[in-house]
Amino acid sequence: MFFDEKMETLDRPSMEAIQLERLQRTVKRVYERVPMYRERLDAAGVKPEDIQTLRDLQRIPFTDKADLRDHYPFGMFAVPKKDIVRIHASSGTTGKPTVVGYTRNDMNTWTDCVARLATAVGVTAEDTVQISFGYGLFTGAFGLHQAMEKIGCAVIPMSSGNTEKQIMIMRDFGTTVLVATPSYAIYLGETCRKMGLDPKKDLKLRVGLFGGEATSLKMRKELEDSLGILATDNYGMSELIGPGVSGECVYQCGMHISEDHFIPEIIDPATGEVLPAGSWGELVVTTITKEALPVLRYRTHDITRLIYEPCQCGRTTVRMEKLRGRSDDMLIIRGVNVFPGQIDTVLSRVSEVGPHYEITVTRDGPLDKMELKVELIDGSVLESFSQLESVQKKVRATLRSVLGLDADVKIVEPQTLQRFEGKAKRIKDLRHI
Ligand code: DLL
Repeated sequence: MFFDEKMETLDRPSMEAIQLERLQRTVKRVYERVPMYRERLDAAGVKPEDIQTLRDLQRIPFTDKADLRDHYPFGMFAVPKKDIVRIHASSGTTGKPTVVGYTRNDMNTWTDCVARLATAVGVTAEDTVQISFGYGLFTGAFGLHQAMEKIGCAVIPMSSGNTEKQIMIMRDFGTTVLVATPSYAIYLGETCRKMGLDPKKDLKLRVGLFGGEATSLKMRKELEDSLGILATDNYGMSELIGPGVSGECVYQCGMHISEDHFIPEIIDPATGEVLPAGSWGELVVTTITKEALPVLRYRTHDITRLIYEPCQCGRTTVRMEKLRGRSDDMLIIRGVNVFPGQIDTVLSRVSEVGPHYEITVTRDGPLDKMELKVELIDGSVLESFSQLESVQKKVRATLRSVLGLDADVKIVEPQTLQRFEGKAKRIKDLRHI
């Protein structure tokens, strides 16, 4: 199912023509309205009229989160404050948040971009949608809320937390679509079973739209098997729009990017060089329809690759692979680069353990030490030392083969690692404390 069939199935030359025209308009707009961009473009010797082809995008300098911080709160807005109808912010762990604004037209664009993703997985006006993202400055809840309302669904603005009540409402209201971070969805499923309910029988869920953090393959399997749903991964970022940049269709083979609104590039995070099609690297995105806060070549620090082959669903838009992690989340342990996404790969190869893990990195003299705690699926393994030892050896060996790194592996009982209501935090790096 399509929300905007024409744009979602456009041939490449037509899409590129639209992108170029919108890019030219955006560059002109920021050059005229945002002092930082005028200075940057002047310093790079680029005038708006120099953008003659999509390749010319590469002449434009990157924008980074620090630029938004330096112009806190509204210094990068390209419209007067009176044209802003919504403000969100992404929570910086330290310091000031990154502030983003929307005009009325931006709200419509945002709503339509998210509605595309929901429609792509079969959400219709018949659905009852429970939004279990936290409502507030985070873009997730409102982003999904608006789009689901536009589709005509019955929207329940539940927010996150209050987990038992969530289950009661899900059951009593007949929720068919769940919107949450995948970590929270897993926790909801576990709580449901603890309450003596069988999610597959007692709930009417059929689709889960997840995002805001990675859904590992193991998490996806657990969500689909335990809740009886189709679970899809959806990507976005406040600075780019919020949710709605890309999302999976029912074939779950990469997230379709709304290319009529966003131009993606993949760069080498170390050198900034644009990499050949299909390479893994850092995603850089230029927004080409936003009015309030257009961003040119925004460095997401998210590591992925672009897939240009056609998708079975009929969409012609480029897809981005499940994220491997963020370049700034990358841990360097004894000189080895470790992305959280690689831990998911390790766990997906060991059937006895679940998707939850916790990494603690410490320093022992000059040496980094990594401890990986993983949860058993079946607690009875703990009763047999030899079985436990074999699971532990398997995780350790897989870790060594995927990462080339040795770690102290601890196997723990089911349901003992921390659960999360929003985005999960699974890494504790205690080396610099
Ligand atoms: O997380 C927007 C969003 C909300 C997307 C709800 C999808 C659903 P921020 O809070 O600004 O925005 O965080 C953006 O979260 O750079 C990624 O590192 C991470 N992220 C978002 N979606 C995914 C995903 C929202 N599907 C940051 N897989 C991004 C992996 C994701 N990481």
